[in-house]
Amino acid sequence: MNRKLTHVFRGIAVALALASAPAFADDPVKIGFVVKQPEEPWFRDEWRFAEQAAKEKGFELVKIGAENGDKVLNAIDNLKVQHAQGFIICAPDVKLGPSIVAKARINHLKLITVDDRLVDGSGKPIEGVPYTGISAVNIGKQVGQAIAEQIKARGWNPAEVGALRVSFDQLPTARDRDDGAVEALLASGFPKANIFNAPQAKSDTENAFNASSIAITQHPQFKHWVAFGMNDEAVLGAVRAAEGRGINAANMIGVGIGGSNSATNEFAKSQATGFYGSILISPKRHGYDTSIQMYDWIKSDKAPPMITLTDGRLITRTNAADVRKAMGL
Ligand code: FCA
Repeated sequence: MNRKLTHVFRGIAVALALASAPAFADDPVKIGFVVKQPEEPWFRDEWRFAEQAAKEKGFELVKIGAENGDKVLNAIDNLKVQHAQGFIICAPDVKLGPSIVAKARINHLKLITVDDRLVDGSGKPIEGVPYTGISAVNIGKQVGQAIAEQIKARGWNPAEVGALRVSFDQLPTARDRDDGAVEALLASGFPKANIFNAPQAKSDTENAFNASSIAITQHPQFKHWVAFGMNDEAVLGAVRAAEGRGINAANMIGVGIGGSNSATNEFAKSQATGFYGSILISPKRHGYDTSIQMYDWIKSDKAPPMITLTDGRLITRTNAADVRKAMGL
């Protein structure tokens, strides 16, 4: 190697050593909380509960919205520059897993994932990274059961009911939620042939609306519709699409997942809509608990559990306020 190059390499080595100098025990704790869709009420709530943890423990929380891979990788570099010691992330694409893990490691940042579990190059979950998420299949089953019970309560003939599976199958937790709902519907005797996929290009209400409008238009034979999806936003899209074709509360049963403002604003309307209910999940457990876990990891070297799966409860117009209170929200 020529001398100039050796020099450059030595420089880089020194810079790397400096960049990865370990944090001292009494350094102020700084924790990043990176989310994929900062405009979504679920993530706002998660941040709000992370702030609560920051206040209680006296650490600094750095909230970052990262809607794509570039923003995620920049965010991690920025956190290092700001002397953070760790971060919690819900990544915009779980396939960024290996890059996120590598970047966290280079920067000596502790890493906890929330909501969406990172996967490796072959699509398998990266098990070495602590993860808090919802029990996706079970919560999906709760959705399917709630819909099945309503179909029965309303005395609908299942043959006359179409079901929208608003889907975002590239995200494992979303696919599992939908599959759980399908499983419960089928177990209730719902005809498989009446379930239609409405794939979202992106996981928001607008894309759910577009996908659902197409699916409903393609199947004009149904008198009633039901809808489920990965979250409240997906089901709201389906409910709005149904309304656009004159299918209102009396002929529509949408059950979402989340239970934040997206759902409660719907329940607060003077007239019931086709958005019948939601499985309330806990942004407190996902935002507050993960932040405390990260703080304890940094401060006392107490490693977090590798996997935490949270549960949910059905809320509707009639019980939303009470159930939210019971869950400490
Ligand atoms: C995913 C969804 C969110 C929320 C969360 C628990 O990240 O995109 O809407 O349901 O899981």
